[in-house]
Amino acid sequence: MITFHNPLHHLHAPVHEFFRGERVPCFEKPARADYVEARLTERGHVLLAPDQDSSAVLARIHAPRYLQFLQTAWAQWLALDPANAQVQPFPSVWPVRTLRSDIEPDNFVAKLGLYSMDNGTPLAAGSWQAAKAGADAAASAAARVAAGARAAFCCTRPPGHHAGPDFMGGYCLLNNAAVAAQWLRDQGAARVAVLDVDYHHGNGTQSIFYDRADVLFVSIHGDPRTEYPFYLGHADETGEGAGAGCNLNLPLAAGSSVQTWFAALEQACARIAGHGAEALVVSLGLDTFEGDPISRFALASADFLRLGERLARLGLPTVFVLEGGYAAADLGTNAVNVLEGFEQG
Ligand code: Q9C
Ligand code: ZN
Repeated sequence: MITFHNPLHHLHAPVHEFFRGERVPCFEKPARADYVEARLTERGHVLLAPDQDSSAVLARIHAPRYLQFLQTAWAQWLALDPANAQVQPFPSVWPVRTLRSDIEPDNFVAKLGLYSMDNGTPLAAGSWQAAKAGADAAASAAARVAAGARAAFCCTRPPGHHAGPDFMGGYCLLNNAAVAAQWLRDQGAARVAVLDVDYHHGNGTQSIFYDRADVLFVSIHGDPRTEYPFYLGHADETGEGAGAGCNLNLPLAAGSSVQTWFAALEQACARIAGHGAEALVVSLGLDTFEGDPISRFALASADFLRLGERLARLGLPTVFVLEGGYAAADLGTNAVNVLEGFEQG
């Protein structure tokens, strides 16, 4: 499969995050993409460097002040104290209900809270460079598909689907899947569908397209009553305004069986087929895997072949974008199984 990798992903390498009140090593780590790249290469898939600049599309997906902040965040952090080079910034205060988010504060940590949905998205020195190169890789994959390729894969990290119009969250900085979808639209696909199969609801992608009829968002995920991102992803979220009816959430109880998951996939595929989409973006989270350390679905490696085969039967030009998945050593096998299942399907 045509694959664009992110040659700068190693620049995003925060050390720790918070998990159940404790500081733990980051689950979202460079080795994840390294394992996928290694397996792709082993199976004869060639890795291409990004050849598109996502800047213009990013400026339509994300708010200018958010992009400006991300781009300068590390310099702002160092300006507070050069010793911060060895320290990870975390937000500690957020503009929740009744507080104002229209005025950007001067205080760096207050800005970080304004532009974050959680304290689980650590930044590092090269986070912007890595995230931007990832968005470029997503744009590059979409450009190939827009030019007539049957499918392309964007192998990147950090992931993107929790990043909303003006905030980061859930390890995500820039919404790569949204970039791919918008790119396909701009290159002539009248209707695009985004199918998000990550264990976690793609709240960022949903929000970016919630009032639009030209991009259908469909997601299968752990029920937000118990699973991250908790505050979005319920079945009654169906779109608004022009986008009414163009959002489908299929939340499943944590611990749901493989059979239940594939039944939801049938529902998702039926909606996508009925929508008249001309192209498909798959937010390919692999944290539905039985061995994932932070998620509770049960797909086995062989099930990812079935997923790829089923997606191929939609018959749509398809861009795959890597999202979550934290059983790092198994990510290569599982990602390549989806892609090869698709190619054989
Ligand atoms: N700091 C993706 O799979 N974090 N994101 C749990 C709390 C939330 C997962 C630990 C998991 C986010 C792209
Ligand atoms: Zn996830």
